[in-house]
Amino acid sequence: MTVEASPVNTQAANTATATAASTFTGTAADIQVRHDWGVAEIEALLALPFNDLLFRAQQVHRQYFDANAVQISTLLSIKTGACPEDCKYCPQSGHYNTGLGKEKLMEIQKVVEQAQAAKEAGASRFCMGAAWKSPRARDLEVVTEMVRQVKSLGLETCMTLGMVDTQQAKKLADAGLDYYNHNLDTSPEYYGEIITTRSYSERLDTLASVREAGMKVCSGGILGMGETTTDRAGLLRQLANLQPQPESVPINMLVKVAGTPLENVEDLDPIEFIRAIAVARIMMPKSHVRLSAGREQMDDSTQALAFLAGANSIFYGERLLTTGNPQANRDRELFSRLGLHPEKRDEVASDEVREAALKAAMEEQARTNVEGSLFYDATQEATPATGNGHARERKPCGMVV
Ligand code: SAM
Ligand code: DTB
Ligand code: SF4
Repeated sequence: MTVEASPVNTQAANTATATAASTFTGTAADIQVRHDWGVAEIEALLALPFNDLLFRAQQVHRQYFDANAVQISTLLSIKTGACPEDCKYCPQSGHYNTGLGKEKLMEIQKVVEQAQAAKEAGASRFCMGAAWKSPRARDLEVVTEMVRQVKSLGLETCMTLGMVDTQQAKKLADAGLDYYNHNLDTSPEYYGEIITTRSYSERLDTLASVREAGMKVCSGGILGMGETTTDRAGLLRQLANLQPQPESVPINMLVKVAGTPLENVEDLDPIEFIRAIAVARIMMPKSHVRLSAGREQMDDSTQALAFLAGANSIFYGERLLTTGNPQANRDRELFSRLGLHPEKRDEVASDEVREAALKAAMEEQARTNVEGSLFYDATQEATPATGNGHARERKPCGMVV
């Protein structure tokens, strides 16, 4: 495996260490969610001594989450292949020959059966992906019905269908869609090297439409596409500076698929991957950070480090969209060896925790006089807050570990 050179930025790292030491005193009130990150300070975090970085990420993680709970999602490709976009990493792009045929939109009943199976295997969220530039009106009719039926099984729902405008997003929200996934993929600077058929600002517009329609945002990116450390900082900056931050942040390690232009790109050092997860956790303390594609190619120790760095969501099940994911028994064993358990859907903040968060935000606002912090902290919903005294009974749900 080729290893990318580690960033050496001692002065920046020292500044970040000093900030780390002075910022964290162990209470949720001390963590402000920031939307004004600059690339240099993110690079400084990425350059911290590894142990300091992971320690800091763990401290942040435990403010809002049970450090041993991992949210479980299952993914299904509801329309595969022949996508008009030219994303250089993607096996489903019609621009490359990856051996995938063009498939029609799956029948609703088949999708519901898969969702039921995912629920029985322990998933709390069912994510459906379609290889479209954007859904057509008649497709939207079908997928909104899918959302209704999958939701009626008691699962959270997520879709990723390409670009959507506000009207389309509203239709999905009205059907009960909880999350919409649309990734920024990389930094604005590197983006043009990877995709030419859809612009960065179109991606940001889709995320704005999703928010406007009242859905939760799932947005992240891919590492290991030949980007620099500065690009990784640039991606994290874009994500963290969204207001509000995405509730779910998938961090994918590139799965190199034969036939795609990135099939022979150099491997990313797994330590650099873990660093990016830790920094995502620090910058987006209330978001679920998903250790997403690439787990099948990762060894157990790298995955364990990712959880230690603050990743708290995975795709479970033997398939992602078109590529493989670890076998269910490998994941069950890993959870058992690490003492992890699936996060339950109702692991959300209790009223007392919400009140405490409100009080803390008010005090923080009074102290710092920063406009907007009260609004953000007080209204963040569905944030598991077990790490700061919110005790709930925990048992594995479905996923037999
Ligand atoms: N077509 C929709 C879109 O792009 O908005 C949704 C499906 S697309 C496959 C969802 C995401 O999967 C991409 O944005 C990308 O981040 C990720 N992805 C696709 N191919 C990948 C690969 N080979 N390795 C890692 N992640 C990948
Ligand atoms: C995301 O960020 N990763 C998932 C999900 N969102 C849709 C997709 C990963 C796809 C990996 C390549 C494939 O299986 O086709
Ligand atoms: Fe199409 Fe999505 Fe693949 Fe890009 S990532 S080619 S938009 S399916």
